[in-house]
Amino acid sequence: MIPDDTIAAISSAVGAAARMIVRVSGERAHELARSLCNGAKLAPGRAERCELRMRGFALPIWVYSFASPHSYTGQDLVEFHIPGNPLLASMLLEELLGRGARSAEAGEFTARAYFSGRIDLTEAEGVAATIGAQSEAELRAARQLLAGELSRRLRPVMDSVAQTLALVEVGIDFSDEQVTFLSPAEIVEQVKQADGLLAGLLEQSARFERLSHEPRAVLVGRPNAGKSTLLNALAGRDRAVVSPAPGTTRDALGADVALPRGLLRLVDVAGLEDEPSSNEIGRQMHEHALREIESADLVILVHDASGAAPRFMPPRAADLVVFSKADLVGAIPVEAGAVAVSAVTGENLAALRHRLDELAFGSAAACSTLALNSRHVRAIEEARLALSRAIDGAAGAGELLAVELREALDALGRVLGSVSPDDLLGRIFAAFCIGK
Ligand SMILES: Nc1nc2c(ncn2[C@@H]2O[C@H](COP(=O)(O)OP(=O)(O)OP(=O)(O)O)[C@@H](O)[C@H]2O)c(=O)[nH]1
Ligand SMILES: [Mg+2]
Repeated sequence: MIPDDTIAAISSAVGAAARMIVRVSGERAHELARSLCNGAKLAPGRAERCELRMRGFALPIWVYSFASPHSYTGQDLVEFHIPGNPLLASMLLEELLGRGARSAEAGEFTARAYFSGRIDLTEAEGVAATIGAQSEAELRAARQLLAGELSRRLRPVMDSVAQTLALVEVGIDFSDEQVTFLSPAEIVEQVKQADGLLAGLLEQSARFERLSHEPRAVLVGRPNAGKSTLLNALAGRDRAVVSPAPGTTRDALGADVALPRGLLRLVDVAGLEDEPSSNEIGRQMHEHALREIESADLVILVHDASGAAPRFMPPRAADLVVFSKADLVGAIPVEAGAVAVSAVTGENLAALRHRLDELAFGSAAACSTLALNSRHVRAIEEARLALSRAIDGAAGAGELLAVELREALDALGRVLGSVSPDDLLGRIFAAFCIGK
């Protein structure tokens, strides 16, 4: 199954690009490395210093070599660790291609790891998710996939369904001889137990899609409350126009705010009054703002602590109340849970960031949950449907029961990749970047 041609790619940068890695995997990996590195021994599992010779110059580099099957791809593999110069990396890659290697496609190294049985499909997805993780929660969930947590939880269910299926099939073979290996009640009990484990897995797991989605928070308040100034202060750049004239912000505009555990999309909208103004522009501004408030994950209500205006009541309950312009007033008696800040002096902005981080990414103490992607959820739900049909037909013909149990097993097998159609694999590995 695993192709034997030799692939090469620039893989990654290490230590803020101080070093770059070019990887080559396949039957000719060692031969190609020897032809480029003068006198390299390439002892498996070892790093060695050697001289890279190409296009008339020589450069000291490190090479790491691995012999099949003890490598990431399961094949012979060599990594060239070279000084962090992208030009140098592409020259080396070209040299390898000129000597017979093929340019690796996105995810092809990991695809080879999968085909050689080094990792299962959920672990491969863990590699992709780790590369693409934008927040700590996503990274933690990706690490769990990578560590094979989903396989560990699914395997006992698959074993139990396979065992029931085996006994049902023996029953079919001996059906003329009046021997029963499993009574319908026992079948129902075993299948229900397996189904219960799957239900629990779905219930206790988070959804990767939800983790991958960048949380959005909208700043809401009366005109001149200091929303745009706050956006600029949190984003660390002058994204929005600020002025003492009320009604400065008209369109919604967003900026990414880097919080300790990930990025938060913060959206600034036009200031709102209790009633939209009667003119056309005012009406449109009001509507845009309401739409943003509706679709946001979090509503941050900004109230001008130095002003006398009554507090604005947003159409959706606020997740956090912020009193702005704290520098203009003395001590502000803030209600429990609210934060008083000054975007001008920076007072309490760190505390505000901390609160936003908690709201966007959950409390820091929350334990890491297993996250499933929509492919996992769909397959597990299919398996559950087949199991419920098996329960309904437990008293009937063994052949039909066997069909349902096999279908459940196939669906679960697809999660781990034991019975994956090629197009499914193609889609998963295409989401990778080249060199992984
Ligand atoms: N002293 C002080 N002034 C502030 C602070 N935050 C905002 N301001 C001032 O308040 C005025 C209004 O600020 P903006 O950020 O434009 O207010 P806004 O809520 O975006 O207003 P609209 O876009 O009109 O809805 C500006 O003159 C800011 O300089 C603060 O923390 N301290
Ligand atoms: Mg504004």
